[in-house]
Amino acid sequence: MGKITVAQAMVKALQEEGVEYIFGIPGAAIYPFYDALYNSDIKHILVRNEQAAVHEASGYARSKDKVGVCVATSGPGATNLITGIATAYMDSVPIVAITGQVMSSLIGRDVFQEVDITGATAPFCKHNFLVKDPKKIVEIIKKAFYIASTGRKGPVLIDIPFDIQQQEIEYPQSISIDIKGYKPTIKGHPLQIKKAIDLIETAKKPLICAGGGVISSNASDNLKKLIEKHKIPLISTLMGIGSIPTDHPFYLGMIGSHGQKKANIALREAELLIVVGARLGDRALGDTKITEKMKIIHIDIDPAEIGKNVGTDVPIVGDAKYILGEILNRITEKDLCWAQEIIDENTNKSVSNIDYLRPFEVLKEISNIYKGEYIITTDVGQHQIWAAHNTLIKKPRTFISSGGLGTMGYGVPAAIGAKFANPDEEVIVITGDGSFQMLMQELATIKREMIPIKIVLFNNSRLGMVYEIQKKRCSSRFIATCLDGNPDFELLAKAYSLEYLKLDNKDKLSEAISIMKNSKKPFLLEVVTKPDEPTIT
Ligand SMILES: Cc1ncc(C[n+]2csc(CCOP(=O)(O)OP(=O)(O)O)c2C)c(N)n1
Repeated sequence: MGKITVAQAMVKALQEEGVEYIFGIPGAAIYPFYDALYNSDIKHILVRNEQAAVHEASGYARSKDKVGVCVATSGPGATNLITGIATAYMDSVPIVAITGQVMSSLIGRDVFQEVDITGATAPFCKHNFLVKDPKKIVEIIKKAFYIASTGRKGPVLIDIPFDIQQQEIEYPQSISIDIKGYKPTIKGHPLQIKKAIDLIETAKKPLICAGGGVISSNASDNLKKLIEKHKIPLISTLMGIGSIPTDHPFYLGMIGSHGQKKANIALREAELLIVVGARLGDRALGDTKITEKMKIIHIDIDPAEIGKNVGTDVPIVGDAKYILGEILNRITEKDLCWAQEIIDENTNKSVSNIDYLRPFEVLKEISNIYKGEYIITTDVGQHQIWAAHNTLIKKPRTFISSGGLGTMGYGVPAAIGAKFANPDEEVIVITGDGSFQMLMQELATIKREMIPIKIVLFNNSRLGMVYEIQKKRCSSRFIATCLDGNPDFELLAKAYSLEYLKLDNKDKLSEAISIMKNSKKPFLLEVVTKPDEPTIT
C-alpha cells in the first residue's frame, strides 16, 4: 500500500475500530478529515450544535455498549463540545471526540479559531492527545478507543492540527497497544473477595446499591442471580436504574434526596451495604452519616472512587461483572429476605380522587402501554425524577439520563444517538419545556434523518425543579423560573414535520399514548402540567 494522508489514515483506523456513525459539524480546521470521510462507509450525522454531537455519541455508546464518536472544528466548535465531554466523563461514557486544530506552527499565537482544547478538557476527560507526529496517528486512534472503553470508561479527545491531517504517511501494518502505567484491574483481590463473602454470609441485613458501573460492565445478570440466590434487596442510584428490572420484587428503587421511600428506608435499616459501581455522591446519599453505623463493601473498577465519599471496610478494585460472578458462585442460598416488610409496603399512589393530569400517571401509562419495550432518555429536572420513579425499565441500557453533571439538553440528542444505535427499538425522550429548548434545534437532525423518535414534553411553563426550590426555600420569591415566551409547540412540531398531540386532561391519556406508540413518524406529545406539581409525589 502506498502513502495516504493522515486524514485518510484516520478514517481507515476508525473503520477498523468498527465505527458506524460520527456526529459532528465541519469547519476550516477539520475539512481534510471530512474530505477523507467522503468515500468511506462511516455515516456522518450533521448536528446543529456540537454539544448535541457529544450527547448523540453518548446516547449511542450507552445504549449499544460501543464507543461513540464525535467531531468538531477548532475554536468554537471544540469549545461547544465541552459540556458534552464533561457530561460523558461524569457518567463514565466511552467517547472519542476528534477536534481540528490550527496549523502546528501557529499553535500558541492566538490565531483565528485557536483554542487550547486539550488544556481546557484535561480535568474532565479520561485522556487527551494533541497530535504532533503524523506517523503516530493510527496508534493514537487505537489508544484512544482502548482507553475510552476499558477500565472506568470515559471520553478521550484527539486534537489534530490542520497541516498534520494533510501530511502523507505509510499506514502501519500492525500496532499493539501497550500503555505504560495503564492496566485496569479486572479480577479484584481474592482475599478481599473472600472477606466480602464472609461479611455477606454473616450479615443479617445486607443491601446492595447498584450504580452505573453495573450497567457499563454488563454485570446485570450476575447481580440478579446473586440477589435472588442470597435474597438481598437492591437499591440503585440514578445511573444504576435498569441494573435489574424495576418491577423485580427485590428492587426497592432509587436512593437519595430525590429517591424513593422504600429505598431510603432500606438504606437506613441495612447493616451491610455492598456498593457496586457507584460513587455515592451527595445526591445519591445526601447525609453520609447514614452509612457510619453500617459495614461497607465497595466494588469499583476505579480505585479512586473507593472511599471517596463513604468510608469502606472491604474495598475491592475490579470489574463488577467478574467480582459479582465470584461472589455468586461461592455464596450460600437463603430462603428469606430481611426486607420483606419494606418490599410489601404498599407505596402505590392513590389516584382515585385526583381529577387533573399528573405526570406520574402519564409515565405509568406509557409503561403499561409499551410494557417497558423502549429505550428512554431523559433531560434534567422534575420530569427526570418522575421518569426515574415511574417508568418500567426492564433491561440495562434502556434508561439513559445525565446523572453526574445533570445536563439540561441531554435528552433529545441522546435519543438520536440511541436510535441510530438501535433502529428497531422505540426511543422515547422524557423532557421538560426548559431542557427541551436547550438543544431543540436537533429536531432538524430528526427531520432530515427521518428517525421516528417520540418526545414526551412536560410543559409546566417553568424551570420546574428550581421553581419548586424557590417555593419551598425562598418563600415563593420566584425569580427567573417562569418560561414566558415559550414557543407554540404545535407550530414548532409542524415546522420540523413532527406529528403532534397535546394532552391537558386525563380523559384522553391512554388514547394519546396509543396514538404516539402506533405512529411510525417522529412525534411530539405535549403534556400540559401544573407548575406546582411536586417532584416527589
Ligand atoms: C445546562 C443546565 N443549566 C441549568 C441547570 C439547573 N437546572 C436544573 S433543573 C432545571 C429546570 C429544568 O426545567 P425543565 O426542563 O422545564 O424541567 P422541569 O423541572 O420543569 O420538569 C434547571 C434550570 C442545569 N441542570 N443544567
